[in-house]
Amino acid sequence: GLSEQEWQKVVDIWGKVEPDLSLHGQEVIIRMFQNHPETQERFDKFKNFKTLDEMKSSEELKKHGTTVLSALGKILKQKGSHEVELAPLAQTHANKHKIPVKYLEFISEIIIGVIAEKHSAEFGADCQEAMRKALELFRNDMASKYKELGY
Ligand code: 89R
Repeated sequence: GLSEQEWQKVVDIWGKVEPDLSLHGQEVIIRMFQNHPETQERFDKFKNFKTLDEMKSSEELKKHGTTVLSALGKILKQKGSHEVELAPLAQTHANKHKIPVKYLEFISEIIIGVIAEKHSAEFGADCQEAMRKALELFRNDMASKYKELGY
């Protein structure tokens, strides 16, 4: 698990992300679609977007980015005791959306990359390492839930 100090780093950097959650969210989703086009195919509402301009000007995409990061923020702030928040997310992403853990790995690296770009001064190596561990824990617990659900 993470030490209390590591969790504090995670929660502190999230505090820098939150004031501009929709901008970070939009960036994360767009970058995921560009780096891993198979993820875009999973969204009926986004799969027909062809250009970067189309993605950037979509209010729906921005809104979805906010939804994703807002859910992730709630989970991170639980500092590992996230059973209540994680269970419904695992349920929909396994049974309804059918999202492989591999995709969760993609988005984890992208989230770290976006934070590194936007908050380089506050997101040093130790802080990045803490965030990487937190996202790994999130993925491992999602994977366990997936297994329980038979996905
Ligand atoms: C796909 C990761 C993640 C990944 C979808 C993916 C959208 C929070 C992918 C719609 C799809 C498809 C939907 C349906 C969806 O449904 O639980 O409206 N996700 C919905 O047609 C993540 C992560 C988080 C997260 C949410 C929330 C919703 C939602 C909340 C809405 C409620 C619901 C991890 C950072 C595949 C492209 C916190 C990824 F590739 F990254 F793994 N979602 N989602 N998602 Fe998804």
